[in-house]
Formats: sequence, C-alpha cells, structure tokens
Amino acid sequence: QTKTPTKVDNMFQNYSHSEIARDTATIKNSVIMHLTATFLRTPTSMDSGHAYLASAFSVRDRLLQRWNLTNEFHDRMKAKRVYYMSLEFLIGRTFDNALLALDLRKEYGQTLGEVGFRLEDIIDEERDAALGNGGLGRLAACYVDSMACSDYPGWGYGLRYKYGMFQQQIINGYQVEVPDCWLDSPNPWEFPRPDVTYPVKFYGHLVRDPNNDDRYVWESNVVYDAMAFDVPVPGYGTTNVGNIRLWSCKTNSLFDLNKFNSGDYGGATGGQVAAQILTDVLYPNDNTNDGKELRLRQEYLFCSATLQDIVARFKKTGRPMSELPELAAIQLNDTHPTLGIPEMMRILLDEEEMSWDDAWDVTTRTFAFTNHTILPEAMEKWPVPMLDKILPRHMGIIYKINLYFLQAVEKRFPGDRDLLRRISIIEESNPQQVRMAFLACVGSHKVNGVAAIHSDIIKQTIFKDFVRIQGEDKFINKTNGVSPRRWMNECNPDMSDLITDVVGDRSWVNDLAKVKKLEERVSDSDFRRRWWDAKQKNKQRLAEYILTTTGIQVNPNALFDVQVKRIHEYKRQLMNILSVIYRYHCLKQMTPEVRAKELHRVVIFAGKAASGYWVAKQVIKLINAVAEVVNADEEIGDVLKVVFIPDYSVTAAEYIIPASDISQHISTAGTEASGTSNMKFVLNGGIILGTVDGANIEIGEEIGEEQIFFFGCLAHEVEDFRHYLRFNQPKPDDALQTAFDMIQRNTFGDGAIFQPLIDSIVRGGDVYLLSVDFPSYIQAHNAVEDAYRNREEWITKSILSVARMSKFSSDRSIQEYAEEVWNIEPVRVTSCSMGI
Ligand code: CJB
Repeated sequence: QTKTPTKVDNMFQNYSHSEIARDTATIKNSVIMHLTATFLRTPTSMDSGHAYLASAFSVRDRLLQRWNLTNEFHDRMKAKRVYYMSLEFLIGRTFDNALLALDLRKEYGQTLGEVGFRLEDIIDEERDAALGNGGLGRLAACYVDSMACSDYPGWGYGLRYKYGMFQQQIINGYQVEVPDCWLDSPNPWEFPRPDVTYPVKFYGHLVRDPNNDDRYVWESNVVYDAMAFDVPVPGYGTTNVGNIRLWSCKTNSLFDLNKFNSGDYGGATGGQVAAQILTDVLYPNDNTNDGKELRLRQEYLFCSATLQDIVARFKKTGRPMSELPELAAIQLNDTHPTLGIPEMMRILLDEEEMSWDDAWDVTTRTFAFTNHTILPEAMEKWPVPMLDKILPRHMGIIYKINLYFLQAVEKRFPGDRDLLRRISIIEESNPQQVRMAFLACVGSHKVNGVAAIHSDIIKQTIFKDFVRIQGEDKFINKTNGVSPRRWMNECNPDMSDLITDVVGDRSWVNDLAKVKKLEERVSDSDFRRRWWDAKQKNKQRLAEYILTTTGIQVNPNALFDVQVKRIHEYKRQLMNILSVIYRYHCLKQMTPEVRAKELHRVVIFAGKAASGYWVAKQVIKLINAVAEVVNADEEIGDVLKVVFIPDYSVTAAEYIIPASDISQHISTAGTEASGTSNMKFVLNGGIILGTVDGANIEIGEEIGEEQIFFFGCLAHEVEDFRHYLRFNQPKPDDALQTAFDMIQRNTFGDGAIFQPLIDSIVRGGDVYLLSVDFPSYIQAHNAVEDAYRNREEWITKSILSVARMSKFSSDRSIQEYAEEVWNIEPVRVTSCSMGI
C-alpha cells in the first residue's frame, strides 16, 4: 500500500536520505558545538571529561537520527516487535561501542587528536551503566545488541535506577559498598521522554462491575507516574538502532502545595520521596530473592508502565486487541517481570472489556518465559497478604488464573490431590505465597532454560508436573550467547584485527560462523606468533590495570589464571582460594632450585558479593588475606601472585577477559544454569578449567574435549553425595586438609575469622561438594600446567577454540528465539525503503 506523500513525508524522506557526515571537519564542528552550546565550555577550557561529553553527544546525534528512522520504519511496515522485559540491563559503556557500530572510531580519534586528546583516555571518562547484577543483566544487554545488529524489531524494557550496582571498595581486605551515583554527570546515552508517562496505581480497593463478574474498577489515591527514558542501542553494520526503554518515577506532581503552605515542609515532599524511592536503587541480589515489599512495588511499576506502553503502541494500529499477539511478543527475563501477566489481564478485562477467555488467549499467546536458575533461594515468592494489600486487583486475577488452571488439571487427572498441591500457583504455607515461576509458566506459551543441561534439569525438577500437563513442546532450550561486538571486536582489538586478516573483512563480527576460517591457519607459524603476541599484549595491558587498581606488580609472562564473577557459594571461589593455599604450601616445601623451575602463575579474582551475603563477604576477605601473605613472601616472588581486582564491572571485564590464559568456571555440577563469561573467555583465546556444568558442556562439545579441562562430579551424582554428606562427616583429602591447617595456624592472619568457611564444609554438610571435587580439581590444575608448558600445543588449543565457538554468539540465540518463540522476522531499515 502506498499513500500520497505529504509535505511532512517529503521532509522526512530528505532527512532519512541524509547520510551520517563522516568528514572530520563536520565531526569537529559538532563536537565544538556541543562543547560550547551544551556544556558552556570553549576549546581552550576543555578537559578530558568535557571532551568525552561533547564527543559523546555528537555521536548521539548521529544515532538518534537512525533511531528515528528505525522506529518510523517499523511502524510503517507494521512489523511485529519483541519486547524483552528485564529488571536488569548491565550495559557498561556505550561510546566506544557506538563509534565502532557507526564506523566512526578513526574519525573521532583523529578529531580528538587534533585538539590534544587520546581517544583511549576519552573513552575512559565514561561511567558504566551498571543497571544489573551479573549474568542475567548482561545477557539482556547482549540480546538487545543482537536484535539491533540482526535487524530484528525489538525493544528492551527496564528500570532507570538512580543508583546502579554499588561500587566495591576493598578496605582491610573486606568489601565495602559505595553508592553508584552514575547519573551525577550528564548521561549522553539516554533520551528523556516526558510525553511518554503512565500512571501506575497501588493499594486502594475494588468495585465490581454489576453486569460482569470479570470486570472491576480499581480505585486508589496512590498513583505514581512512570516516565520513559530511551537508551539507543547502536546496530553494527546496519542502520538499525535498537532501544531500551527505562522507566523512572516522576515526582513533580506529588508536591503537596497545601502542606507546604501550612508550613509542613516534610509532608509537602513526602509523597515525592516515597515515589522516587521506587526507581532509586537496583537490588544488589544475584541468584537470591529477599522478598522485600519495595522490590514488589518496583516490579509492578515496571510491569504496569511497560504493558500500558505496549498496548498503547498496538492500539495506534487500529487493529482489534485480539490481534495483539500478531504484532507483539513479550519475553520475561526470569520471574522478575511476571506481574506483566496479571497486568495484561487487568488491562484486557477492565479497560478493553474483553471476556476472560479471550483475554487469557491473547495473554498466553503473547508471553514467553526464560528461567535462569534453579537455586531454591532465588525462587521468587510473594506472600499473599502483601500482594493483596499492594495489588488487590492482581491478586484476584492470580486466584482466578490458578482456579481455572487447577480445574483443568483436575479434569485430566481426577482425584490427584497431591498433584494439585504441587502445581498450585498458590503455595499453602503460612502465610500463603504466590509462586512466580509457576505463574510465569502457566501464563506463557513457551518456557526455556538457558543451556542444554539446565533446560533438561528444569524439566525434571521444578517444571516436571507442568511438562506432563502442558506437553513437552512447551519446554525448550535456548542456549545463551554473547555479543561478538563487545566481547571480541571492542575488547580485543589485536585479536580482532588478526581474525579480520584471515576472514578478509570484518563481517565476522555480525556473522561469527566465519571465524571457522581460523582453523586453516592453525599451522601457519607467522599467524601463530601473532596470535600469541596479541594475548601477551592483552596481558601487559591487564598487568598495568592491576597495578593501577591494586598496586600489585605482576609478571605478564606468568600464566594468568582468572575467576571473575559474582561471589557465591555455588560458584565456589572458596575452592579456588583453598587450592591456592595448597599451592603456596607446596611451593614453600620446595628447595629454591626446584621452585625456580615451577611455572609462574598469577591467580586473579574479581566479583561483588550481595551486601547481605555474609559468607560471600568472608570469602573476599580470605582471598585478600591470602594475597597479602603470598605476595609479600620474598621466597615465593613471582612464582605465585594472588590478586583481587576491586569493583568488577563490564568495563573491568573488558580488560580482564582478553588477558586470560585459563579461566575457572567451577560451580557444583547442576547449579550454574549456563554461565556466559565462560563463552567470553574462550572467544578471546582463553582455555577453560571447569566443571561439567551449564554451558561449559556445550562449549566442550563444540571446541573438542582436548581444548577444555573438565573435572569434578557430574550433575546426576550430586544428590547422592549431598545425601551422604548430610549424615556423614566429609573426608577432606590431604591437600584440602593442608589448606585448612594453614588457615587454622593463622598463616593468613587470625584463622578464627575464617573458621565458619571451613565449618561450612566440615560441619555444614558441604552442600557445594568442595571436599568431593577437590582431588580432581588439583589434578586438573596440574594438567593445565603441563599443557601451558608446551607453548605450541597451547597456541593450537587457543586458535582451535576460537575457530569453533560461533555457536555462542548471541546472534544465534536471538535468531532461535525469533524463529521458535517470538515468530518475528528481521526488517532491514534502509533510507530508500521508507516506502513513502
Ligand atoms: N542468573 O545472573 C543471574 N541472576 C539470577 O538471579 C539468576 C540467574 C544467571 O543468568 C545467566 C544468564 O542466563 C546464567 O548464565 C547464569 O548461569 C545464571 O546464574
């Protein structure tokens, strides 16, 4: 269908045809324009902070032009969109990413050079957008990146936390949390949209429609406004620009002038404070649920604003609500946005006046749900009284969803009371609890895990009954992936240039299958040397980073052995540091001559512990205590160094990951749903030392078992070991016992403070099976050393690994979701395909 162009269309067409200016004169003008007009500075008074801001705003202008085109185009094409709902987006920095996507890095480097700055220093001025805890939030960021780069019409939806993930300082070896005031300086990467604001209600009471049992009016005086901020997501190699829409609570209308006039200044602003708190801070919990009322309100504010926005956009098409699933797919990133399901039902029933059955049909065809963990402590449950008080309408809807679901099950499996109790969305505890994973499952047409083993495990455990009731086909696997843009091209320029040489151009960045070509060069000695040199350069860069952040000098020629991730008992950083203690012991036993022949090793840790997670914080203290003693031991010198890099972040990861020789992914089998840093390390030529868990397994399948060091018990053995250890004392082997003894003999300061860590193994049932896996872990370490000593063999492993890793691009994951879950197609935006 074509329509007669209007004047406005013609204007837009001209605008859309205007290509992004690339000449340095224009770029320089735009930087100076922002410097002077946006920041009231002059070129002579420009510092690097303002050089960053002015450059970033000038890049943003170019992105926004494409952003407008993309969204206008998708609207015109009536493209089906996917909405990725996530309480977390761990974006990191955007400037360098945008420069690479727009292919303007060289031009900006030159422009900045002309006014006396190095691009690298300017890039370093940017603060991370750390709106997430760890893997789950970073996955969301990689997924919107892939949607943008693969031309899928998709948006992320999230919250604009005023304080992101806390900054971690290490004081006296302990973690100290400092608020992350990331919005203190101007943020070029967000675009406020005061016109996109929705009211979100809380509390109140319900008035039933006298003519319809399924319809209510929800009356409440507690209404907050959620306002949109759009974060552009640069597509690489395409004009498509994606979007993350983040909600922030607006407080202006909540100022109480009457109270102010009567002198009650606190009261006048009280409403504002209460509202603002909703989007103030990211809960710093990874893989745990602490059930706080404020978190529930956060989740609802997010879901309500998002659903209202999606419905409003759909209604602009003029199509009946029953067709919503043809234009919108909604993916729930874990259970955190599950209230979207009852919220959708509320809108369809109470506002759109649909029947229950029609509304339920639309809802279940629109939503799909990703589970990211089976750890019991992470399962979201909300007490019924709390939900009922805050969201009375939703509680009623959830009851009814549950009632109809249980009735249907009872019909198919008559008389199975135990089955009904097991699958009920309402847990019959005191108080009753709403099981969010079950609600998400019942309200979705597809449920997926994030790696093959994890998807199998959820079918055998939490969703076992649901598989029987709802059919195998509903439960699928979507193995995670990571963005090659950020996690190769951006963070590892030297290796990326090498790959580009082999492939012939840089198209592998959007089509990772092309890295397969590296295999052809595995015997090319010149190529192998350059491959090794690139890794050495990255190690040198990390050594400098370590020196600046910790003051510790490390030798870049040593083996870099890295474990960076959230600190959690199931990830077993404790097992790692205990093995370091044992290594230290062994080194101390050697004569200087023997010791001199030992492989030099730098053991690098980084990661944050949730503020309330005492055990995890003690592990950080132990690592730092060991580091202090080992690093100061002159006898040991460079043979062993231990480093805890503070304040792990996306940006820190971009320094650390390309520099690893070996990285550790050593969760107890069956506990790490997937892991994604394992993929990043291998994509950067590092080798994995890991358990048979999560995506490690599929990585091993892809790259070949010679390229990965596996150890430890298998997932199906875990239950038996745990059962045994509940009733029997664990039997630490000599190595583990030696590590305990050293701690208890106060080798690393007062051993008493670490006794609870030892007790968690010897008295607490050793839930994470450290005593079981320790012997094979030590053996695996020895195998790693032997392999690393053979440099040629090691280089071969490294090249072959990267060559065989294309499965782990998030582009592959997103394509699978698009085809099997969302039913959406790529829509390539070209300026001349505007169809005007
Ligand atoms: N994950 O980061 C989190 N937070 C949670 O609350 C639950 C799970 C992680 O999600 C990643 C992305 O799927 C997984 O790779 C990782 O194994 C899992 O722990």
